[in-house]
Order: sequence, then structure tokens, then C-alpha cells
Amino acid sequence: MNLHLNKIGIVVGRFNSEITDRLLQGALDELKLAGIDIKQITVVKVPGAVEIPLTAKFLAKTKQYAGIICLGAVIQGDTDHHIYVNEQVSLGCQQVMLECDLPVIFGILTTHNEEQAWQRVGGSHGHKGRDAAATALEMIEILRAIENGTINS
Ligand code: INI
Repeated sequence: MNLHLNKIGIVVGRFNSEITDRLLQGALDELKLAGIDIKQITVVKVPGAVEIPLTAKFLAKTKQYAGIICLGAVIQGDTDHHIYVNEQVSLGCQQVMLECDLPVIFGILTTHNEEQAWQRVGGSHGHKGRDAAATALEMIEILRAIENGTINS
């Protein structure tokens, strides 16, 4: 990881966009609260969760980003489709994180229904967009501290 990188990438799925727009807003609010300038943030919208890992990898390969936040909403339907989507996106994000050596945060909701999703974008179960952004910032700090030898010092 390059210590001088200060950009954050956000990749967000448009599928279930009422929910993912909320995830995005929460992530942006959290980053702003932490003092991140909007000019440091790149937001890329993609069709759905399946497209998120490849897009995150392309951002990572530019070597401009200290971390990438992946946001999406996979809501269970009448078929098994969500299982295949969830599997691809979760393993894909992990693969990009480990191959590209930077935090790739899994801010993908995987819910049984729409109500559970709403509960997680500012309802009774918190805000997973805000949480994903906070996790990205924490991981960037942790990895920087390990790299420069200041962890636990
Ligand atoms: N994509 C999502 O982000 N959420 C979903 O709930 C979803 N479901 O259930 O179908 C979904 N499907 C689309 C998928 O991500 C791809 O865009 C599509 O398969 C084309 O590759």
C-alpha cells in the first residue's frame, strides 16, 4: 500500500437504487465527518452487485486509492438468484482486497426482504453505508501504521 495515497473509491450498485443511494449518502456523510474532502472521493455507479468487484479492481490498479468502499443491496427474491450474486460479490471483493493489497470494504446488504434493507440504511439496524466508510478509514490507518512501524507504539 502506498502511504501517500489519499483518495477513496466508492463503487455502488444501481440495482435496488432506493437503498443503495442511501448507502452512498451515509458513506459520503461519514467520510465528510472524518474530514475527507469530496475531491478525494471517486464514486463509480455500476449496474448491480456482480459488477462491483471488477470495477473495484480497476480502481485499485490505478494505484491512486488508499481504500475502496463497495456498496450494494442484494435482496432475496422468489428464486435462488441472490445466492449466486452474493457468492460472486463477496468472494470477488475479498479477492481484489488480497490481490491488490488495499482495503476493499464489503458494504453489500444481503437481506431476506426490502424491510430488512431499509432497517440497515438509517433504521433500527444502524447505517451500513456509514459503517462501511468508517471501516475503510480505520483499515487504512491500521495498514499505514503496520507499514510505517508505528502500530501499537
Ligand atoms: N444485483 C444487485 O445488486 N442486487 C440484487 O438483489 C440483484 N438481484 O437479486 O438480482 C442483482 N442482480 C443483478 C446482478 O448484480 C448483475 O447486475 C446482473 O446479473 C448482470 O451481471
